[in-house]
Amino acid sequence: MAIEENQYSDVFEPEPSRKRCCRLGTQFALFVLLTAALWAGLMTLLLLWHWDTVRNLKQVEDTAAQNVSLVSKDLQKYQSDQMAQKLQAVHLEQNVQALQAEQKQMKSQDSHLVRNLQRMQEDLTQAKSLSLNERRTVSDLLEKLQEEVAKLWVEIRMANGSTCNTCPEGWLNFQQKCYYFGEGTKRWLQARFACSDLEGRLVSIHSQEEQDFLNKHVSKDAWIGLQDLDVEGEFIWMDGSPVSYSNWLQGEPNNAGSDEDCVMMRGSGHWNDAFCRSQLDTWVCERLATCGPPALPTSEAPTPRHTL
Ligand code: MMA
Ligand code: CA
Repeated sequence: MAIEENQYSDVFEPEPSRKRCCRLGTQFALFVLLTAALWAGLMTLLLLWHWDTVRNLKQVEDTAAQNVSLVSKDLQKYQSDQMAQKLQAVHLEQNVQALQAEQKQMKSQDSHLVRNLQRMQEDLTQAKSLSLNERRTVSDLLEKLQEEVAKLWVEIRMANGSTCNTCPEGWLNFQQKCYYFGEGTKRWLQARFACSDLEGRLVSIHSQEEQDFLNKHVSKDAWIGLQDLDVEGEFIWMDGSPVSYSNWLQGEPNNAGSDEDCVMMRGSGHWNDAFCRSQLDTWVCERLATCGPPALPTSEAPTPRHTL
């Protein structure tokens, strides 16, 4: 180091006063230059930093502005969505109210319809029972008319000289009727069906003579065609006529147990009202006898009805 100092001092050392002056001036100039350069560098750095900061700030500002505009757009969208939702909610509420009103109206209509339906059902039931009654009345009337026609026909044939006493095999004749004395355990209704299967019906008794005839052929309890099933105490024969001749056992009809609507003939021939579901071994059917050829020739006439 001491050597180097000596070397320099050899090279740069002019005459003492001037040399010193110049060396100092140069040093000062260098110092100023250096300082200026430093300042310039510093300033440049500062400026660069400032620009960078400004640019960054601008970028941040731009980004913020973009974000703000995005957010404000989103906000606007959100607000308009909210508005639309509010409108929709109002609309929905109105719809719900309208539906509720409609439901209320429908409920009242429904109860009105139910009432109408009930009334109609009642009317229908009434009409049905009326038409059933009417049908029964008409069919009863028709049966009676057929009966009358058959009887009249027999009378005409007899008036023309015919004899009306022909009966199918197994049937017994008395006056203008045929009688079948059925055997086999039956309730009253079963006996009625058995007679109808034989194209006859349970016997209707209208005179003492007829009763006397029956007495000759009956020796035990037998079902006959008399009943008060429709109206208690109102006995009707199967041919539709009420009781004109009667042959009740003493104390009968007594409707024992309040359940005796079908009539049987005791072995004695006397009548007793009995429980319809009682099983009897005998039952008596009747049908009109058919007429033989007339004594005198007559004009053609319809074939007589065998069935009553
Ligand atoms: C039975 C039954 C009735 C009848 C009485 C007479 C107990 O009931 O046949 O129909 O009236 O007898 O005593
Ligand atoms: Ca009785």
